Amino acid sequence: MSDQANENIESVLQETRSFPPPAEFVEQANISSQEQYQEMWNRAKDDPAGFWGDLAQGLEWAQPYDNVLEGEMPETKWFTGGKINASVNCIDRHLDSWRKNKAAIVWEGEPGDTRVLRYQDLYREVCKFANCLKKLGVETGDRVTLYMPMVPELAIAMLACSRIGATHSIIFGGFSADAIADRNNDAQAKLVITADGGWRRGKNIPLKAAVDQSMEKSPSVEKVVVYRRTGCEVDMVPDRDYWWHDLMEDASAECDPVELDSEHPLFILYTSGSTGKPKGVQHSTGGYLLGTMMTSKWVFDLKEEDTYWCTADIGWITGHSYIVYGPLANGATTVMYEGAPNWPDEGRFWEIVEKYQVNIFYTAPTAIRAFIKWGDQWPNKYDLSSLRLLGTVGEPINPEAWMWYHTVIGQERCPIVDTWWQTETGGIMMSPLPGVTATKPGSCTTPLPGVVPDIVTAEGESLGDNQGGLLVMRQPWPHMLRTLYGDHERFKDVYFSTIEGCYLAGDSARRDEDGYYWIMGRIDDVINVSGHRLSTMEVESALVSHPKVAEAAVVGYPHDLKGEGICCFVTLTTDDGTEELKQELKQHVRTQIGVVATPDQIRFAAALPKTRSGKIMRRLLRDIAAGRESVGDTTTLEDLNVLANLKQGDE
Ligand code: 6R9
Repeated sequence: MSDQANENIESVLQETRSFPPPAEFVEQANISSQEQYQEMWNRAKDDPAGFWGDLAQGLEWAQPYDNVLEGEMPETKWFTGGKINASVNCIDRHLDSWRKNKAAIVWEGEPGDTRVLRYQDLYREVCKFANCLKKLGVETGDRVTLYMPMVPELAIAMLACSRIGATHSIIFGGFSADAIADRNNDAQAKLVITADGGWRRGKNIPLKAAVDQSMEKSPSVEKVVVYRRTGCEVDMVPDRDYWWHDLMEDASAECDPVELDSEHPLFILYTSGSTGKPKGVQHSTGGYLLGTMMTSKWVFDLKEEDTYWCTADIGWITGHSYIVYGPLANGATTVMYEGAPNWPDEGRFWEIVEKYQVNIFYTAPTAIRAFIKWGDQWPNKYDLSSLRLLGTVGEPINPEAWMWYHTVIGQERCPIVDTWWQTETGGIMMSPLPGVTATKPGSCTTPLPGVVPDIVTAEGESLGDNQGGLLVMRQPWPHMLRTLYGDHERFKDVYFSTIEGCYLAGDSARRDEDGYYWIMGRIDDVINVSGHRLSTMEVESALVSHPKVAEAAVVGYPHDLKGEGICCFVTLTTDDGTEELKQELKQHVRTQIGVVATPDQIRFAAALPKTRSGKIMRRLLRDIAAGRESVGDTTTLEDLNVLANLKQGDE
């Protein structure tokens, strides 16, 4: 276990506070008693096919399935023989009720422009754009890359892809041209959908320019569609680039949905693993939709009249599952905001909550820590009384931040759901049920129905209370990943080869005496920067691609706002260890990967500490980066002088 993980345990081990759900909340909750939860959980464990089969009746199938579940992990298939379409389940089926005029997406642009798309509007736009995609030659089974700002057209493009059975691959706008090219190539994407730019803190982020750069290295891509958002100048390449509005002008608003196998890949989403190469996590259609629909309903206690806001970017899994697919499958109203939380000022989120009378609010601990820093005067300026439920996701929440969220935002009235899950799990796995579970600050509490976690040793033995170990899942669930795109061997190897018969999450955790889970940190070389997963190896390969870098080792260290910061130890091929070079290397990493990977610290070193077998001793580097006295064993260190020198060189 990493030292970072050990430190996390220490900070939460003293945590004994417990908050039962408020009586008024319980009274109206979708799931409102411990017995009800236990009964669901037991049934899902003992009879997964019966449990999920009953719930799957809540989806619209073009053709009924033969079997709920076939095979064992990792080769599980859900709802085999069934035909389904995601856009139909998110849109069409809401049109023959009063929901046709219900707001599907309430959107707020960073400059303050707003749009509301009712379910009917969404239907029309999605059908029209699906027809545009077909016209551009996109067929069922093709991959389409989306590199878009947070505008409704991003959701429209996703649903249009799903309508015709094209698999979307969304790349977060903070990734660079090189990262786009890598993902285009890995997925062999045929088409890219982008925008001229997007707004961030009043500035134009030039998205089309990045796509243009990536095109030199993306031979599979034939065409590019450009949505006009900021009006910035862009180069349009004839017969390759098309304006969204031109295409839509004469597109028909009727498009028959393609009936797809339940296992048809709805999307690929790239995420960091322990090596430098991002993994193309592939999700299914039927199982994924069912999972995101049910978990939205259970965890967010979704009701017909709720206004629900998840502040994530759709470029991450949280936005896929809990801005688009989960809420829309439930016929909910989902709020989407384009920009930064501190633009034009630090009250923007709370202004939006007041303006739309948001009832359910879902954000990340890193954002909560920033709000704390900005001061209570910002939320206190606004009426937050519409809020009834709060959620967090992406990283462990420190009890201090939890308490602030509870008192200042929730005004001690709102349950907090700390939701643990991953890109790979597709949907929330462990979380309080807001009408049932007494919460403890810092714990994601207990597994949802259908989720059978365990904590085991590296040999696969189950551990007892309060013993830290590997978090695994013992049973398959409908919304789990199906493969890593184009690399089924890596899929089996990464998730299923360590512990026989189990899915390995890659996190360490402990379970307390009440059966509550506490996530301690990653077990691999993945760091969590502001809730974004980054591989240290990815940053290392970016660094060594610079001609002046000989060797690099990258580690995470505790960071007040970001959760973890990025610290890079670098040895050089020259003796040019200047401040300028530090800036140049930071910029270099940004160009290679994107702004999300910008190093917080660059430290030049004469040598890196290595074991006698030549492995970089990251544990030591983590201690140095965190400013800790190293307590670990250094007996295998090749040269103790290296360590002494590194410490002297501390910033
Ligand atoms: C949804 C998402 C997954 C990793 C995961 C874990 C960390 C997420 C957490 C949490 C503690 C929570 N993580 N939620 N740790 N408490 N509530 O974030 O997906 O980007 O794939 O990251 O994030 O380490 O393994 P993804």
